[in-house]
Parts: sequence; structure tokens; C-alpha cells
Amino acid sequence: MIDLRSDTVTKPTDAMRQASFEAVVGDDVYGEDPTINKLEETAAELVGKEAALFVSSGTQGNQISALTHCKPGNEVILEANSHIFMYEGAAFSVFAGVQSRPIVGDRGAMNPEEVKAAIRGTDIHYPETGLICIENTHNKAGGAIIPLSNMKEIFEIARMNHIPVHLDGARLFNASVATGISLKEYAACTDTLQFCLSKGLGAPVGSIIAGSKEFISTARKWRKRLGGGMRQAGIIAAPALIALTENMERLAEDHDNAKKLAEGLESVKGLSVINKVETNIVMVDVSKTKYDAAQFLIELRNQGILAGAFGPETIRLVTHYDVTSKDIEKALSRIQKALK
Ligand code: TLP
Repeated sequence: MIDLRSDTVTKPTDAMRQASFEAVVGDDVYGEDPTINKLEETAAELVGKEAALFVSSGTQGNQISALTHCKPGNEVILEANSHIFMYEGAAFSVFAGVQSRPIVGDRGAMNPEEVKAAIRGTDIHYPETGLICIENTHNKAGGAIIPLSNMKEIFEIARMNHIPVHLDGARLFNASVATGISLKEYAACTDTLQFCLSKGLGAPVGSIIAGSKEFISTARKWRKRLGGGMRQAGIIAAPALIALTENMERLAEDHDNAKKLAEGLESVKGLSVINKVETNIVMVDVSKTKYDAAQFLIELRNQGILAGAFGPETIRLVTHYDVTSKDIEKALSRIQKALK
């Protein structure tokens, strides 16, 4: 099977498993796990924030961030196709008690003027705008990179209105490798960010929230309230440290493989790539084949390829470190077969 469903499917390397085996651990709820402490310090330093917190997943990272920034009854401005709005089970409303205010972006990038216009005034009828969220890279826009200039403009507007900005940077490392813009430069345009260790970086579990010391201290309390306080968590922090410190630069290979895949798919009759492939995600329209997305996925599975549906006639293919350039060639010929 060539598994292109997501970059979350990677298996830990031997070095990661060995690191888990050898990890020095303690009780992290007492702040006594040296491996967790090292991971959090390394992560904070890497993105240029004062402090960081290890959490179970990207979703938990986004939710804890909303709980820490907002109070119930707030409104959060976010992009209409963002992961938080589309794929987190309305958790913003369920946990933080906030209402979402979606803005349709251009390849995931919200127009700063529209963001400005969406900020609520003081009218007694209105909720207060409690947070603005940005997603970079943007998943549903096909791994699209949100320009730094766009983030800067939105951050400036937010600052002038005393509203915090949170970045869902599940795949921020992909954006940084593709553009050469440092993680710190991106993170400087946000108050807080969440990034995933278990996507392209290849860790088996976990995400990081980073922000000010004060923010992270409150976020730590929220994590505990949610039952996310972990004990000898160094076991999972050790492979995450390898992911964080050794696996960033190789994301360029995933981007090359995604481009190679997209180029190959363009010459397959009936299929069209609908995103500009900038990172590791390829979105394909299958409407000109005899299949809808769900049927096409079955045909692909029969040929030994796993992919995901991202709409009734759209499938998503994601490259990652368990997929080689040779696998892409194999995948392309199997896709041809699936359509015969
Ligand atoms: N995305 C997953 C699925 O949930 C769709 C994937 O396979 O791409 N933010 C962004 C931008 C994400 O893409 C994801 C996961 C998350 C947050 C949530 O991360 P996890 O899965 O760790 O909760």
C-alpha cells in the first residue's frame, strides 16, 4: 500500500523508538519530566516565543488556545475553510463557548480589510471579538502558503484593536521550508501558535502550543482541566524531539514529491489538479471520470493506494517521509490503472 491519506500516517523511525526506550522521564504534572522540559524549551526557542506546552494533538492545541484567549460569548474570526471551523467538531463552541465568524479567503488567506470589517464594535447586541485565527499552511486550500505580508497586516489590525491572533500552524514547518522564511518570522506575526509534531515532522504523537510565559501557564491549567496532564510523557517527547530537531529540512523532499505527483496527474485523462502545489498536498478533481470521490477511492485502494476524500468530487493526496520518489512513480501508474 502507498498511503497518501495524510502526513499523519508516518511510523516512528528506529531512532525514534530507541529514543523512547532510553528517555529519562519524571512526572510531568509536577514539571519533573526532563525530556518534556527539553522538548518545550527547544520548541519555544525555535519559534521565538517565551514558553511552550506539549499537547496531545493539533486539535487540543487549538482548543486550549481558544480557552486561554477567550471567554464564553466571544466571537472568533477565522477562515471559512479552516481546520478549526471545518474539522474540529464545533469544539470552539462546545468547549470555549465562542461563536465563529468565518471569512472566505483566497487560497486560505483572509483579506485584511474583511477581517477589520468583521471586528465587532461596542453595540450592546454584539458579541466581543475575542480572537483572530490564521491557518498556515492552509490544509483545505491544498497546503497553500499564507504570505507573511498577509499575516503581518492582519496582526497589525488585531493589535490596533487589542485582539490576540492565534496561528494554527499544524504545517507551519512546511511553509517555512518552502519559502525560506524562518519559523520565528512567521511566529512574530501571532500572539500564539500551535504546530504539529505528528504531521510532516514524523513524531508519533503530539503538538506544541507556544506563546508568552503567562499564556502558557494558563494554557497548562486548561490542559490539566481537560484531563491532558501527562505523567512520564518523556516516552513520547523523546521521538518528538528528534522530529523537531532533525526532520524539518527533509520536508523539501515531500514538496518535490508532491510536485512530481501533481505533474504526473495532470497528464492522466479525467483528472485535474485543482491547487497550486506549494508544499505537500495535492487536491484532485475527479468529476471528469466515471467515479465520484468515494468510488474513486475504492478503485485506488484496489490498486494499492490510499487517499482521502475532500469533497464529493475531490480527493486529497499528501506526501510524507514514508513515501519515496519511486513510490510516486508507482502511484502514478497505479492511478492510471484505477481509471481503466
Ligand atoms: N488535519 C488532518 C485531518 O484532521 C483533516 C489531516 O489529515 O490533514 N490544523 C490543521 C491545519 C490540520 O490539518 C489538522 C489535522 C489539525 C489542525 C488537527 O491536528 P490533529 O489531527 O493532531 O488533532
